[in-house]
Amino acid sequence: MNKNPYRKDFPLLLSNPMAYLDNAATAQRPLAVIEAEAEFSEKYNANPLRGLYELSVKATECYEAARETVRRFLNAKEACEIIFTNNTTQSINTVAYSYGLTNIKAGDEIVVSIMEHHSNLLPWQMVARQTGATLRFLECEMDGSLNEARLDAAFSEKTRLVAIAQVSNVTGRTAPIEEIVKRAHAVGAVVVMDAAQSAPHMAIDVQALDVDFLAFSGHKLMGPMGIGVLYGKKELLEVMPPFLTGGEMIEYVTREGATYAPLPHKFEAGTVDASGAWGLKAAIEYLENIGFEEIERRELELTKRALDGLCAIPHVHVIGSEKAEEHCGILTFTVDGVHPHDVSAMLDADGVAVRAGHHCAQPLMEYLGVRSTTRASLFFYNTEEEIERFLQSVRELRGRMGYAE
Ligand code: C6P
Repeated sequence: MNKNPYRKDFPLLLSNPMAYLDNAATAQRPLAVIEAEAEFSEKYNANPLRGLYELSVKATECYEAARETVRRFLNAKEACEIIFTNNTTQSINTVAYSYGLTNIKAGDEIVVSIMEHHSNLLPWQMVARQTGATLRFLECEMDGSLNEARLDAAFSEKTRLVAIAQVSNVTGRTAPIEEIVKRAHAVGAVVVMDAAQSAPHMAIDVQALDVDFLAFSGHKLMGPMGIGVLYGKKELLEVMPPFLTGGEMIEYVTREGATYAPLPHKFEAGTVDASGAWGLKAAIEYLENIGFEEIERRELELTKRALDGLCAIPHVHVIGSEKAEEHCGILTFTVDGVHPHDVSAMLDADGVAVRAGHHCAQPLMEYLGVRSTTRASLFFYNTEEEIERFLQSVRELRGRMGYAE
């Protein structure tokens, strides 16, 4: 008997018997999202924001309704502070190319944490290279935590921008964002928060956090692939130049130049993904209907079980905190003598999907002294039986590789 009441909402999980534990990479989609995407195709498909006929107006209404849903989800002040992009990567690049190249100067310092996903590192390497600014790393303890001394060492009067993930995709640890924002603002720096791993798991209030920019991807939040979000404070977005130029982001174009559309359209060049936005709206509503309290409770229960189980297996080393509540459902580990790719292949043979490799966080891997790892990442729709199958498979790994114990 399946005790998880949400399981029935996910067609893929019903039709595929695997234990899907790669949720930090991409989450599965509930029927409500699949139906919303089909609904857009069947009823509203036309080029939004352009046509004056009824169908195009309807497509525009869907798109703008989705923007309002995201605004409410993040508690942003105004809908024009929500920019639709393709994913977290494009959102962060928008800030780097637009805000970064305009506002960062030679001699300035950009602080990035050592735990950043490449998507929140390479754009800042580019800005530093092109402007002559210095990239400074906020280093963590071996368990992924950030302490006062580390913050003191990273920040200076020259800090102009801080790029930090709220939750690491490797350790699952939540960063002390309020403290980081306080320090950044005290020296006149802006904070770019990567919410790719946090937005699906915890309530985010951009006004309470006071972050200047925030990015997340729809596909990690049970939405479609190809739709992402950039939040930015209106006063910053208004004076930033556009990142991509072309159709739909203009007000008036002459032979020589152009004036740009007001927010948010200035940052949404070309035909937008209204269908994806409509699907994302359904995903957010599905998430909100369950509620983060329930989501966190279920995830914590499963994470505890998985973490306790892993820690009890000889030769298995979990990266990050010893406490389940400091993992946000992410358990990254190594197994002595077994390459993570072999771990993943053997788990796959047992019907368990996990991710193996460097998780697009190579500087962190080097810092922690591991080349690659295996990562199991949970979501509220996973079950105790799946965790048990995962643990049993890990228990048998070394034996299958020929180790006596
Ligand atoms: N992490 C993972 O398996 P995109 O690809 O743009 O939707 O998301 C990029 C990204 C940015 N920041 C963080 C913290 C992330 O975890 C990710 C995506 C996936 O860990 C794929 S590498």
